[in-house]
Amino acid sequence: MTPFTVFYRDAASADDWLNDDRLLALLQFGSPVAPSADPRICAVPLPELDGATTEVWLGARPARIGVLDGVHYADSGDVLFLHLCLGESAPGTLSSLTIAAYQRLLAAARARGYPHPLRIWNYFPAINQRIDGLERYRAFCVGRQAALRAERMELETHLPAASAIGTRDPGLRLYALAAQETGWQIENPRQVSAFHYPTQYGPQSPSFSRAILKHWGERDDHLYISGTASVVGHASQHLDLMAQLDETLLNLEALIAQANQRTSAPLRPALLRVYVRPDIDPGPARGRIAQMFGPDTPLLFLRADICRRELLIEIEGLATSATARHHQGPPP
Ligand code: 3EB
Repeated sequence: MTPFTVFYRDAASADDWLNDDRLLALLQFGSPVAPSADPRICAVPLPELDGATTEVWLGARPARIGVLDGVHYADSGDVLFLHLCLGESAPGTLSSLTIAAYQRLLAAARARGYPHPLRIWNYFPAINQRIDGLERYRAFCVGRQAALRAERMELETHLPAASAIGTRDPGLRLYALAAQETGWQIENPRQVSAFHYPTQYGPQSPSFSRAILKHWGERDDHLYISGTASVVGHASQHLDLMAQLDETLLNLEALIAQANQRTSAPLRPALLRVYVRPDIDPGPARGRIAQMFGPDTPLLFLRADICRRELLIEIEGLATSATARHHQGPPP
């Protein structure tokens, strides 16, 4: 059985979801964020392009919730959702702060009985700013790789899917989905694996997989899709938004096709999150995505900085198998 579903709802319904004991996480968007004492409330400090949306993660059973060493968590017996936010003491310490954040996140996940992170989101400010000659995104990658090495994570075969996104709000924020057993790492045949990027993109390659495929039951598959952009091979492609979007959509299509080789039913996006640079008019992007994946595909547009200066748009999401959708679609 599918252990949880994820869907977008109007932010006005947040209180109703907080009364549901199966709630694993309620993602709130917008900047600046208000801190919350409820461990299930996870702030993503990025403005929405339009509307006021909340993202609901609903488990199949009542959740156990709490805070462990500053890590907020909720688990259903099948999956664990967790998040933490660490303040930065100085802009040049991002790499060591990243190590500390990963250690705490992964230690909390292990302590709760979920040693395998499937998907990790990383948010921090000034992602493209250079400090002492090193871009902060690259400093983050140095810290992340050191932390995963220290955890003895298999760096080429069991990397979690990820996104690394620039905010305007202070603090390094991580949130993650973890499981008791590993998923399958999926790479994109159109792209060099990020963990094999040459050193022109930074002293340590980015430690993430393009996607993780998780078989939750005989026929219930989830594909956790990393942030996907207009990168072919290892190089960024195109200068204008719509050309980057088309390349990104080809990457998503190729990635899903790759994952479909391991599923019993074809995967389709259940929801997509689209990051667009603040100064860029999203123009006809929504229509183009709908054309590719169908007009009913739920989309959320956020204003964000992307980890390579030249990239204007990045898309991530969850794809599910037809059977998973049929047996347990999101509640109305
Ligand atoms: C890329 O393909 C675009 O460092 O965690 C996408 C998803 C990107 C995740 C990360 C970076 C990350 O390289 C950038």
